[in-house]
Amino acid sequence: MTRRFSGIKPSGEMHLGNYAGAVRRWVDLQDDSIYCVVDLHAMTVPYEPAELTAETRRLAMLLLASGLDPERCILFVQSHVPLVAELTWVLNCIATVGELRRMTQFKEKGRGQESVSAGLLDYPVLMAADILLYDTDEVPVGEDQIQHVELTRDVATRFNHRFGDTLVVPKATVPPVGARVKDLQDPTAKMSKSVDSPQGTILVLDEPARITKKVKSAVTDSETEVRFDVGAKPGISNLLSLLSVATARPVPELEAEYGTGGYGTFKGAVAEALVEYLRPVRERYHELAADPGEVTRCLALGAEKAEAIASATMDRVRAATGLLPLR
Ligand code: ATP
Ligand code: LTN
Repeated sequence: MTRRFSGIKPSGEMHLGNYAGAVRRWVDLQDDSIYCVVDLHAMTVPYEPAELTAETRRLAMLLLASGLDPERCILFVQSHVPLVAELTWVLNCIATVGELRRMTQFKEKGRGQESVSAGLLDYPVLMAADILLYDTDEVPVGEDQIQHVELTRDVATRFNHRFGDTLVVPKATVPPVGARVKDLQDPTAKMSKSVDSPQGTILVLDEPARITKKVKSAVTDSETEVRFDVGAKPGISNLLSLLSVATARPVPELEAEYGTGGYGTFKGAVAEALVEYLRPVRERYHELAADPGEVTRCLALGAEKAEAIASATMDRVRAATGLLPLR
């Protein structure tokens, strides 16, 4: 079996981009997979403790509501398996400051800041520890994270060279093209948690009326034809992609149906489809919210299963690196 591992940060609300671009694939490929709410990664930038607690729970509930099944996959919270911090330390002694400073995400998040935490620089090493601790073969990620997976491969290869074959060297898998959901108000930018565009971002928990309003006010162009052309018609193309994702119908078929019917009718169809696409997740989320004990139980089960894999890896790492056994 191929083992997959991926993580999502509990910072900001889960949006349609996260769901359509990442979480739906996680659900489809969940057997023998490990999915993690990476709370330790959320601490690398300034945050409120009470919000971190609430968002971690909320995101875990949303992942369960999206269809991750604790009987089929492992779903857990990163900090519940503290061995990841120990492996991070070991890998810190292998990764170099030079290669960490070269990471695009570090440069972007650090730009213009007077000072950044050492954690922000070390972010990719913690991510490498996530991946390597669980003997991961494949890491499903968005394009922005490929560089971090490449670093993980370099560090694992260097480790194996220095200490003998100990760590599984993973590879990144990226969703097919078209899996980038764009902001409805700025269809040249990706829909994002950290960009302030409330009208342009559809949240998974948005009520139907809100979704409809956001779709109806989506930026398009001054023509009238519904046609897929990202260069000339980025707004309409984004809506066509979304309708295609939500209805599982190919774009050319949708172009044929809505091509000349006007933007109003088309947007109405997109709104309706997105409401139905997200409805089961929202409904299941509210059921779970009424039973907080259930979520706690699922996460405890996940942490227990994750810990069993992690402790076997750490035993190998300790032996290989020469740390004195306790007994
Ligand atoms: P931020 O906007 O703060 O960078 P994010 O919304 O990208 O955060 P992450 O927690 O970094 O969220 O990513 C979770 C997953 O969602 C990743 O696999 C990422 O590639 C995917 N993802 C995020 N935004 C989009 C998008 N607009 N379209 C498709 N996939 C996306
Ligand atoms: N850095 C990733 C989240 C993340 C992750 C991981 C993804 C943390 N640890 C391990 C894959 C594997 C992000 O920002 N999306």
